[in-house]
Amino acid sequence: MLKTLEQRNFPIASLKLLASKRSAGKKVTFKGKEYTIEEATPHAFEGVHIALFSAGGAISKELAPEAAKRGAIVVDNTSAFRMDPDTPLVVPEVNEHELNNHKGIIANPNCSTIQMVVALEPIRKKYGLSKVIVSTYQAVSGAGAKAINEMNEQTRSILDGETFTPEVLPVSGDEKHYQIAFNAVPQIDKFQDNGYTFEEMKMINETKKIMGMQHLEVAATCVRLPVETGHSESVYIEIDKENITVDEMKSILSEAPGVTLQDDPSEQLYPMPANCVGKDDVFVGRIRKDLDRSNGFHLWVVSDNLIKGAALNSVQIAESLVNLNLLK
Ligand code: 11C
Repeated sequence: MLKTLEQRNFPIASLKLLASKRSAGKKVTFKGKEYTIEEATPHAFEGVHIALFSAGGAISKELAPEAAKRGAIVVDNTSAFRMDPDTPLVVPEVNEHELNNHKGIIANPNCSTIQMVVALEPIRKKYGLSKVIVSTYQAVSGAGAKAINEMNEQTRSILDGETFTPEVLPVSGDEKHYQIAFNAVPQIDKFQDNGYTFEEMKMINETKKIMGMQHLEVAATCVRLPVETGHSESVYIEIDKENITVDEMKSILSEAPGVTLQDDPSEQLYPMPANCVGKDDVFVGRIRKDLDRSNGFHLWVVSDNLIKGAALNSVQIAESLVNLNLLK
């Protein structure tokens, strides 16, 4: 987030860096100036205009209301408030206007949801949308630094012929752990009573909320791959119009905000996570018409889950708050 604030030259008059007691006292450099991390306590939010939260759901539940009570507008990067009806869930390219309804807390969606809705919104606007079926190919960085280390260590162990015990993935808090190196694991986050994982339910529920379409049919299958950064998604959609061509679909996406179209089969051009790391946009390619349904299309959507999927979207929300003059 700090890197993104710096790169985008966000208008900061003063900056406070808050973390746990354990990190308090550590130094961090921002725009060439050294800052000392302070402990995040309710009182620390006095006088703060915008508070960017990314310290886990439990901390957000405890401290975001305290920050909001003291006049800060919280942009929360956890799932704590996403489905709360009083909390706008915002992707600026899709529903920036929802910021006008904030009550002190704004939720930043899940990374895999963000990149999908950025690609779907321009299509919905032009042609309507009735159904979405998504299968994800998600990077281990979505599960944090320990998961990246686990993938790297396992890869080394396997190549060196050594044994290892998986300890982190698919979910650090779950009973069983499985190998991620040279594997594909169809579980991201915990299973819910309906047989879907929490990640899948996030994609389903958040998509409907962000797009303001409770009636939209959405199904998701979320899979973890041994890719460090960059989530990929195979997305099948049904639109409200028949007989739209692939060229018309490409033309819409080529002009869409936050989207880069990378689609030329004759040149073997399509998005891949290795090429999107460090980039801001959502990359879309492999656009095909369904062979059976004249209103069906298939897309391949790739983005850096740590940038547009997290830090950038939060900072864009903060930018929108400034531009819409919503700061007190
Ligand atoms: C993953 N999408 O890849 C998750 C990480 O709700 O913000 C993001 C979790 C969240 O594991």
